[in-house]
Amino acid sequence: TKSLRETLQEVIPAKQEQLKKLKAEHSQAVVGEVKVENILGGMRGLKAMLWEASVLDPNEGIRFHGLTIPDCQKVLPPAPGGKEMTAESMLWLLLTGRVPSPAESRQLSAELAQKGELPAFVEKLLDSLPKTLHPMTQLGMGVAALNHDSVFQAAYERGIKKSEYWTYMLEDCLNLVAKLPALAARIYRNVYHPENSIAPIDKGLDLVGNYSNMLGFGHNESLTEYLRLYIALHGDHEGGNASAHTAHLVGSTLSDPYISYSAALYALAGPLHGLANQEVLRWQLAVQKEIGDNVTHENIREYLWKTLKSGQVVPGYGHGVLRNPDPRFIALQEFCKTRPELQASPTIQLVQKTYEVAPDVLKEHGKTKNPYPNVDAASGCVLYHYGLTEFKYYTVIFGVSRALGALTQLVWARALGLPLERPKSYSMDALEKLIKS
Ligand code: CMX
Repeated sequence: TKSLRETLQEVIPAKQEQLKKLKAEHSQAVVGEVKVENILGGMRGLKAMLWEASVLDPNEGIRFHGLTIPDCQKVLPPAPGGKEMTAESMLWLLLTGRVPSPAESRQLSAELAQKGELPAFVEKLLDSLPKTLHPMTQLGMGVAALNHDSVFQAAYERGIKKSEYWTYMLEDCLNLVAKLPALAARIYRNVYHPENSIAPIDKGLDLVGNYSNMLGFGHNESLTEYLRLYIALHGDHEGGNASAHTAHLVGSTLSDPYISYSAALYALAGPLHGLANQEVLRWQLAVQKEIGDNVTHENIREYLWKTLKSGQVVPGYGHGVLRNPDPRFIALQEFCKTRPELQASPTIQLVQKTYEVAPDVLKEHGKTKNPYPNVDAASGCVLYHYGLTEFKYYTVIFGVSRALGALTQLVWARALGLPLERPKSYSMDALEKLIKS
């Protein structure tokens, strides 16, 4: 059994060599063009970023180092006694490109559990925040405050060689991943259940097992397994999405992983990105409130049109890159099929029924390039069914997960010596001049 560090040490030289070769042999190769529509359209479709751990195909969805979601479900080790891949297994794959053995995955679980406790001042900071402050705002604050103990920042101040950056980055990234469950669970407890105490970290459990315990749902094996799947699946979605891209941009200034990821969380907190899962639940509950549990396809069609005609987007549908149903959505739907109690839930049935109607409505509406569901269309309903009903909290769970991919890239960016990110911008006047010249 090798440690994560040893494995990374093994794989980094080959990647460094690959980058060197790309630079030396293909620096001037053309892989696309920049159109005015890219500049005006949020850089959609522009091939302009290096991102190692995953690549998103518009039609088939995400692959993590070449592995599809079903591949990952087959090969990534679950927690002892469980079936779903763990966050640690996904993190290991993202970081190293290799599938960990069950022993390697467990060893990483033990390391994360060891590092999982929060410094007292961060607990105090979180406890002092008003309950009415959005949980995502709180999460970003807590993550940023952890940079108090950044080993990268301390080493940089001391003066270290560029070739050593990644080792300190890795240390910080593992520390942050380890502490996210305690941070996120404390926010949940403070905002929603101040009467409850928080379970201590169990050194024998995996990261999400502990997270579920600390949230107060450890007794619910189904929910814990769902959270494992959810957190592994949301881990990475290539580099251009707003949260991942933000972490990368901020990290490129050599900010430490804590403040880089804190910035990313605030990108995730927007309704067009991670907040959509909260919006989906809000939308569904509004439908159920108006119509009751026996919602028909016709009811949903009417409600979808009402949303669209009022100038709002249908949350959970559409995507910046995907042009088919999101395989993460499919995987979560499949999870529901394995459990009769989930199939009987009106909220989960509503997700399925909406899926049967919404693509046609969105096609007829004719605006979105992708009328199919993204992962947010399904992710909240299972949490809701199992009693995690505070949907303002859902994006926090997404935030615990997205750290896996965003932090992986920070390690790789430093291992590869990637430069400060600094694209060129134009004013409209300057752009017009450029077009004429
Ligand atoms: N409902 C209604 N209209 C939609 C729509 C939806 N679900 N998705 C896109 N559109 C509209 C856009 O608002 C845009 O309209 P305008 O031309 O008036 O501005 C038009 O269709 C074209 O948009 P697009 O090119 O298809 O989509 P974008 O790449 O611009 O945006 C996304 C992608 C996800 C922001 C958009 O589909 C959306 O707002 N979806 C709903 C929110 C959501 O589910 N977000 C979660 C995405 C996944 C994630 O990041 O977590």
